[in-house]
Formats: sequence, C-alpha cells, structure tokens
Amino acid sequence: MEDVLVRRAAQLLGSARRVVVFTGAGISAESGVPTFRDDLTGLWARFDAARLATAEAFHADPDLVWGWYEWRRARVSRAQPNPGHLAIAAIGSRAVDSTVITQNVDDLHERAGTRGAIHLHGSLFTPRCVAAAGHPATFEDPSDGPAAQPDEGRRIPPPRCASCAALVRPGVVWFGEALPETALTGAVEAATACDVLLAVGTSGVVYPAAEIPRIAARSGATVIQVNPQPTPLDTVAAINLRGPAAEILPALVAAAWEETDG
Ligand code: BJW
Repeated sequence: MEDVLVRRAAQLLGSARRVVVFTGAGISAESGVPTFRDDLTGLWARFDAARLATAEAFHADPDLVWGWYEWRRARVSRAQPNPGHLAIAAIGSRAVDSTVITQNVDDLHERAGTRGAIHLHGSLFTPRCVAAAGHPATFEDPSDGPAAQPDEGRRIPPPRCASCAALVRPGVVWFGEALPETALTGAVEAATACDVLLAVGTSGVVYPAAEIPRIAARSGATVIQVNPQPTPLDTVAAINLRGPAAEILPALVAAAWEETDG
C-alpha cells in the first residue's frame, strides 16, 4: 500500500463535510463472517444461492433455508466487530455529517458503535412472516434454541407467526425482491449529497445497491475504495486502496483527523 495514496485519501476524508461509507461483506471478513463471492471462502463457493437465497427456495424447502440462516445468525452472533468497523464508527463521531450504508445483514456496525446505519439488504435479526402484512417475529432465546448448536446443513422448521400463523422467514432481501423503500431512498439521497464516498469490501456487482457509489460519483463526490481485490468500482473510484479493511481503515481515519486537527 502506497503511503501517498493513503495520505491523499485521508486529506479528502478529513476535509469532507458529508461522508458516506458504503460497505459490503468484506468489512466483516476479518471478524470471521464469510463473504459471498471470494473464490475459496465465499458462501457461494460452497452453497447454491438459488437453493437458499430466493423466495422460491424458501417456499420449496423452508426447513433447509431457515436452518441455513439460523446457522449464519449464530455465527454472526459469536463474531466481534473488527478494527475496520471501529474505524467506521469513529468516522461517525469525527465527520461533520456521515451516513453508513451497508449491504450486510449482520449487526457488526451497530455493535461497533455506528448509529443509524442503512441496511439495504435487511438483517439476520429481523425475521417477519411471509404474509403480505409481513408481521415482525421474534426468535427463541439463542442460548437455548437450535442456533445454540449451529450446523450449516441442519434443517430447522421455521416458526409460525404469532399474529396470523403464516411461516416466518429471514428478514433479508433475496434475489428478485425489492429493497426496502425507505432504506433505498435514504441511501440514494445520502449518495447524491455527499462529498466523499468510501466503498469498503464490496464486489460491486449486486444491483441496485451497486448503483450507490456510481450515483455519488455522478453527483460530484470523490469515491475512495478499500478492497484487496480489483472490482468493477475501480474505474468509479478516484483512489483505490488495495488491502484489508481492518488494516487500511484505522490508518486512514487516524491520518484523516490528524491532518485536519493539527
Ligand atoms: C475485503 C476483505 C477485507 C474480502 N477487507 N475487503 C441490473 C443488472 C444485473 C442484474 C440485476 C440488475 N438489477 C437487479 C438485478 C438482479 C439482482 C442482481 O444484482 N444480480 C447480480 C448478482 C447479477 N438483484 C436483485 O435481485 C435485487 N433485487 C432487485 O433488483 O429487485 C428488483 C425488484 C423491484 C421491484 C419489485 C421486485 C423486484 C436484490 C438483491 C439482493 C441481494 N441479496 C444478497 C443476499 C442477502 C441475504 C443473505 O445474506 O443471504 O445480498 S446476495 C449477496 O450479495 C448479499 C450481499 O449484500 C450482496 C453483495 O455482496 P458483497 O457485499 O459485495 O459481497 P461479495 O462477496 O460479493 O464481495 C466481497 C468483497 O469483499 C470482495 O470484493 C472482496 O475482495 C472483498 N474483501 N476480504 C476488504 N478483509
């Protein structure tokens, strides 16, 4: 990693009035939460998205899909925020105005101290029923529920809704489903208005989320990307910082506010 690039990115970050941090699975990789598309370790290298991450898959085999999400929820519950999440929370307390927009369904930004993160793809922790009303549901206490013995292939029947008895489904956005309207609108507004957008740990291939950095760039913001691998966002970003988020972000944030504070 070239110091000069980090210094240039830090200058832009520290002097921005409105900052958006746009994250993907890579921000949580160093917490032990697998990404989706990394060649060997990504979830889609081992599991078939079509059998697990679509509404059709849930209707065809609810026990398989619910069991898989319970395994993932248990795994995330045991994970801890890493220095990358903490650095992003620090941006929230240092920048004049900042918004975190995440594609992630984990709660590691919140546990690191970020408030008001926009979750474009929902959350592992907000199940709801499949009825049109989508009644919110609650989990059993994970300390004595099936998630206490997580197993990636374990079939677990989903609970029934306490209000209408429909099946309860994970509160995530599957392929072919619309993103939550309030979240998407908030994300587009923040991207349109920001001076700097920091894109961290996303392959930038899943739409409409992948439009967010592009909207920021079209609206005149500087896009800075943090990712160990090249992505389609390389050409959108003015600065590409190649490396793991848990290393680069703390250095970037420290340099950003050292430079402006004195
Ligand atoms: C590190 C690191 C480290 C590693 N530090 N970095 C336009 C064109 C083409 C297709 C479409 C389109 N518009 C819509 C579509 C279809 C589809 C789509 O985009 N498909 C593409 C894949 C081709 N989109 C949809 O279906 C969306 N819905 C929709 O469009 O609805 C339309 C509609 C409107 C109105 C009514 C009805 C419908 C929904 C998309 C939902 C995505 N859902 C998932 C699963 C969520 C639930 C779950 O978790 O199981 O969301 S898929 C998965 O991908 C997940 C992620 O949020 C998302 C993005 O992945 P992400 O975060 O970028 O992870 P990876 O693994 O791809 O990348 C990780 C990166 O980290 C890599 O670059 C690494 O290098 C890096 N990294 N270690 C920093 N230490």
